[in-house]
Amino acid sequence: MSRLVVVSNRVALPDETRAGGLAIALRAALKERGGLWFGWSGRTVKDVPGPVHTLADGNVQYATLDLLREDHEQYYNGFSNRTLWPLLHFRLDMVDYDRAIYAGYRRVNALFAERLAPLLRDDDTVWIHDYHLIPLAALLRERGIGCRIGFFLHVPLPSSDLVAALPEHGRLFSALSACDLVGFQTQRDLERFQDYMRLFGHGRVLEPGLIEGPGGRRFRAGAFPISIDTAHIASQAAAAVNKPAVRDLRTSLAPRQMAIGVDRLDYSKGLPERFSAFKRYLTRHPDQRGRLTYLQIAPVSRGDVDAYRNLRHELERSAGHINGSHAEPDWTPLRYVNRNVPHATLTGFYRAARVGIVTPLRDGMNLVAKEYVAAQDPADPGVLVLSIFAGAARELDQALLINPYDLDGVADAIASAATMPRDRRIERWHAMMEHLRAHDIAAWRRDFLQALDAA
Ligand code: GDG
Repeated sequence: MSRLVVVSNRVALPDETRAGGLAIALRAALKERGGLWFGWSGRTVKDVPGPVHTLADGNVQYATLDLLREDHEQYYNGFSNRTLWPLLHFRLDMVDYDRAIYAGYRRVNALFAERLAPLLRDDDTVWIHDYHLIPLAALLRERGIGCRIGFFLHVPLPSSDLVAALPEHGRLFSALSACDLVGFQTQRDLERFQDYMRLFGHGRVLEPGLIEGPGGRRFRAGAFPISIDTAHIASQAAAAVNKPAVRDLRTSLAPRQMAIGVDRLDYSKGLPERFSAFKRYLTRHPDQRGRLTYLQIAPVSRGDVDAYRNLRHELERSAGHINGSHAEPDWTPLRYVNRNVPHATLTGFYRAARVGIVTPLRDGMNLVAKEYVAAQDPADPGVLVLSIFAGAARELDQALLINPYDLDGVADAIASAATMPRDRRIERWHAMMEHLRAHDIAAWRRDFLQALDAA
């Protein structure tokens, strides 16, 4: 088996205790084959970016790179998060583009290529992750790199007309044809990519999943829905009920039930709409008054970007308004927490919640939806309320599927989830859990790497 080289914006070093599920899965893949993980160090410097920092841990090497402060600002906060993130989440209205930040994005991708190329061997398998690094495969090819290269997009790909609104779309997205395999979260994302290549990317779709790029190079594209470590989350959640934080939460709720939301504070997650829908639930279902306490955990994210700061203010206002108009002396309907909670504790919180609310306006997959299901008590599981615009909705079809823009619909789904009889809850949960057991994170990385090896 050839050596695996993972490239991503951030690298989770071996001593990183807060590494998420994806980082752990990638590390497992690297250990299995032996490999290298390459990316930004998390540090910015004032002058010249220094040499690559390396670290070895068994058969896995880590190589990280500092970035110039200005480059990082333009590449990360700029083009990646002010331009591409909203565009890829269907939010043309929020796209902030200028040529300078695009130039910074290209400079950083070129620097990645320059520093990574000398570390590569001919028979390596390179796996590039996400929208920060779309041009990288083509830049590596320009440096004569001939090894197998795969790319996985963790976020959605919108329709080609939206993509085409980006001034640099042709050069940016056609560059993916330098890969051997391009992976998406869902079949729909894949279809939209094929449309894009046909209509705007000067390519041809030879057969579903086989594309000829503008230069005549053929490459594969496919859907590889990402997942979670199902068995691990299930056992972690079962054990977490004894954690003080989980016990304290349960005690503070009793005898009421809980609904839970867990999201990075990001406008793609539909939080203002969700708060409004919860308010609607309180007014539309007065018979359920006081039955359900809604806990929203929303760690602050990308605080350097204006849109995220504005969102935070909006949610603070909305939470205050909901509690101001609906709280009782002994009951607060909404608990809104902007702090990061340790993941093991989080799984205990999921298990304590009768309702899981996941209502993004757009989401590549949404792992919280999958984690919520995996964390449930098989004998008394909760109900997932899930947006049709999350990639996860394609698989978790036994959730209560809602349109997040339909506040009445979301309000009614929360009400049915809160009152659903146990046998129906078990039935729905069982079907979803079976699916998650068979399609876990290990299956995801195996499927992608097998397809890449075969490409
Ligand atoms: C991107 C795509 C795609 C959340 N709060 C806390 C915490 N989390 C963890 C969750 C989950 C992860 O963060 C979030 O994953 P999501 O998939 O829900 O969302 P994004 O961060 O937007 O991820 C998404 C994903 O990439 C993978 O491809 O599914 O569509 O947008 O694991 O549990 N973890 C801890 N404390 C928190 O407070 N420890």
